[in-house]
Amino acid sequence: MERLKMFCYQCAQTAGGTGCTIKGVCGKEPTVARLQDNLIFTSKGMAAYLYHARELGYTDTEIDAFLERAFYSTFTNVNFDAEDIINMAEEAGRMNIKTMKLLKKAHIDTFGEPEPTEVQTGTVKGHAIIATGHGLKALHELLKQTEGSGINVYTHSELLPAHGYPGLKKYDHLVGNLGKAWFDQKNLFSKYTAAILGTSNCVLIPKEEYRDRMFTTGPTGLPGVPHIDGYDYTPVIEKAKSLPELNEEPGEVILTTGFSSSLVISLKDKIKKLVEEGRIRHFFLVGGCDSQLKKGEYYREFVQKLPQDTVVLTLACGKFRINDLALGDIEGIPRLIDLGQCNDSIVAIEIAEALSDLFGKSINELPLTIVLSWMEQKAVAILWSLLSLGIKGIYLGPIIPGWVNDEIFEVLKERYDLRLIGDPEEDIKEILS
Ligand code: FSO
Repeated sequence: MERLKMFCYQCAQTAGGTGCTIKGVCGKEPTVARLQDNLIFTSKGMAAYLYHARELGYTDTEIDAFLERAFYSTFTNVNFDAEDIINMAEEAGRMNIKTMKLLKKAHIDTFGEPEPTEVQTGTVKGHAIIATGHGLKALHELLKQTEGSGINVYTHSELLPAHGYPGLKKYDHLVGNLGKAWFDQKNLFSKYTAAILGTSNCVLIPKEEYRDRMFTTGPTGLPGVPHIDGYDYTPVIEKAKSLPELNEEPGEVILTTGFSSSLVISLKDKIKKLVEEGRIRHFFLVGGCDSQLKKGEYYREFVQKLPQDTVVLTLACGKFRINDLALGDIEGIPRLIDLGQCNDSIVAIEIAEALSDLFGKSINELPLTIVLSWMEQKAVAILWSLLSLGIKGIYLGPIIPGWVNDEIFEVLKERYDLRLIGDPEEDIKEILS
């Protein structure tokens, strides 16, 4: 391990690649190595969405071929051209749009189009399984196998949007959502005597309190935790039955999820009227992949400080910063609209494109601002998808992505007008002015 730390994985020589500040030691500019890292992260995010689409029987050879080319291009000695690698990142963004569309189709063909659904956040009396991650296929198999068993199934984090799909919400024993974004799992899983199934990222190394009642499936794996290949969840079910029942404990809030692009777009005439009358001044997309950094509190404060004539779209685990806020509605249009998982960024893109058609303006000319939280590979893929559409003026936080150095940030600022989040009040003032 020590050796790996000392040697750059890009060039296997000293001090090159990620974090390198010594130009030319490995014959490669540090910025090029960082851009290659970005391409690797973006491709990993895309691979995750492709994995879930493939699970449901949906594949795309063009995306496969792109991933092959993207990974090959990150060799130490195959491409030294920074401009070319930035163009490839944009191409990765476009390919990620294609991937998110594929996954959206897979989800809707399999489970129906999501519909607005209220989700309980407390517990009901009985044995329990908590499913976490993004895997709707895994959750569906679990629901089928637990039907009539007396076991209640709860979602956690990015599985909250599952409640909006007709093919999943029809199961009466899918009773609610526990907890918030992925990083609360150590406390949450310790608190409830439930069996736990990790279906995708983000899983955390378990605490001893619950390691013996945790299971992984699909791409996930944890030390000392049984992994279930395929979709036979009998060991999870047996474990849940052996554990004490949860008590009846109503939650403090009811969450609403499941707004599809079709539903929002069906309201376009009403939205147009409200915008023209000045009843809706601005739309915000506030969401993304959350982290436990203190600076993440920005997103809640930002939404709390927005004026009443604004509408907030949200998605991914970043939504848990704000989805308990009672923002009310504007003439029946909810002021807080949960579009789903991070991959449902495609839903946000479709809505932005529909608004652009509706008002005869480009997306950049719309009263719409994206305030994205960044953490990990999927969010980077989504960021590049937005940049590849020519969307400018995105606010990004809570911190700058790890692969960005000053030189890259200057390019992102100049080419895409990318901004870092600052003070919520100041940012709102700047945007609305
Ligand atoms: Fe969040 Fe995790 Fe889904 Fe991300 S649960 S942080 S990289 O997976 O994409 O929103």
